[in-house]
Amino acid sequence: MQLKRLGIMQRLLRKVPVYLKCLNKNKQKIGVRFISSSIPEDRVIFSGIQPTGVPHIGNYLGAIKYWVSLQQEPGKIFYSIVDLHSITIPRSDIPEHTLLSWAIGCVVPVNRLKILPQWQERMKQSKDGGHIGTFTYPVLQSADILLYKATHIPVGEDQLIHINLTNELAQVMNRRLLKPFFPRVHSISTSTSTRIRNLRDPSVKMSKSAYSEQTRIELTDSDDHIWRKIRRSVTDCTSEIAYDPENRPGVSNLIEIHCGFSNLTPDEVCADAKGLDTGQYKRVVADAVITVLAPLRQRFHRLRNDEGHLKSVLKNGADRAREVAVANWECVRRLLGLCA
Ligand code: AQP
Repeated sequence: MQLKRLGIMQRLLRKVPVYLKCLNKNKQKIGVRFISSSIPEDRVIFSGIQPTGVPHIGNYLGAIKYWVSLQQEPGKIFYSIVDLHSITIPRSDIPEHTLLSWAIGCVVPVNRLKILPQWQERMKQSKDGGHIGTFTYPVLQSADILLYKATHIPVGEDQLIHINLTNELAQVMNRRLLKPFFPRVHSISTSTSTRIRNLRDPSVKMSKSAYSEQTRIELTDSDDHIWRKIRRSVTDCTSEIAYDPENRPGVSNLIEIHCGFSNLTPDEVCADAKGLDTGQYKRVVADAVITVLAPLRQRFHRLRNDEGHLKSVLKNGADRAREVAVANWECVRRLLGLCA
C-alpha cells in the first residue's frame, strides 16, 4: 500500500516540470510571487513531501505550485520524497541523510526538541508515548537541509520554527567542526501561504492521511469527484458569500481554494459571487479547481504508463543528489575525526 502511494507521489512530482508549461502559457492566472526581492546566484533550495498518501490541493497550493515557479529561478534545487518518516524509498536511497541525522542527534539536547509545538502535537496523537522516530523527526528534517548545505527553504508559517532549529543546530555543528561549514538557512515563502482546510471539518488542515478521502481533493480526482466533494463540503446556514475565516471557516476555505486556483483575491471573489448562494458558489469553486487540475491529471495518466521513464528520472535525481550528499558527509566525517 505504502509503495503504491509512493508510486503516485513520484509520478505527481515528475509532472511538475510539465505543468510549468501551463504556468508559462497563463502565468498571470496561476503565477506565484517571491516575497524576497534579490535572489543569490549560489542559492541552494531544499524541499520535500512525505509519501503518506495521494497529494491534495493543499499540498499543491502550499508547496508544489510554488516549487514549479522556483525552477525558473537561479540556483540549485533538491526536491525530495521524504520517505524516512514513513519508511519507504527514495530519500532512503541516500543513507547520508541518516548518518548526518545521527551526528546532529548527538549534539541536540532532548529538551530542545520537547518544546517544538508540532512535535508536541504529534506526540499527543501517538499511542504508547510515541516512537523514537517521531521524537527525532525534527533532527532528520534539519539533516535533510544541511546535507545539501541548503541556503533557502520554501516553507509555510508553521514550519519557520524548524528553520530556526536548523540554524541553531548548524551553529552547534559548526562549533564542533571548528569551521563555518554549514551556511545560514533562509526561509522563502509565497504569497499563497494559506493553509487549505479539511472539507468536512474546517477547524483542521487538509491532510493526506486524514480518515476519509471526502475531507480532501486529491490531485488525481476526476472532475466528478472534485465536484461531489466540494458540493458536500461543510459550510454554514448563511447563504451570502463572505470571507470571514474565524466565524465562517467553511465558506472562507472555499474562497481560499478559489483564490489559489484563480489568482483572484478574496475581495474579488466575493464581489464576483454577489447574489450567489453557497450551493451556487460551490459550482463556481469546483469549476476553478477543475480548470487547473484536469490537464494536470491527464498528463499524470500519460506519464503513469511510462514506468521506465519515471524510474530513470528518479535514478538521475538520486545520482545528482548523492554526489553532493556523499561529498558533504565525507567532509563532516573528516572534520569530526571519524575517519581512520
Ligand atoms: N492543507 C494544507 N494547506 C497548504 N499547504 C499544505 N501542505 C500540507 N498540507 C497543506 C504543505 O505541503 C507540503 C508537503 O507536505 P508534507 O507531505 O511534507 O507534510 P504535511 O504538511 O504533514 O502534509 P499532509 O498532507 O498533512 O500529510 P500527512 O497527512 O502525512 O501529515 C508542505 O510544504 C506543507 O506545508
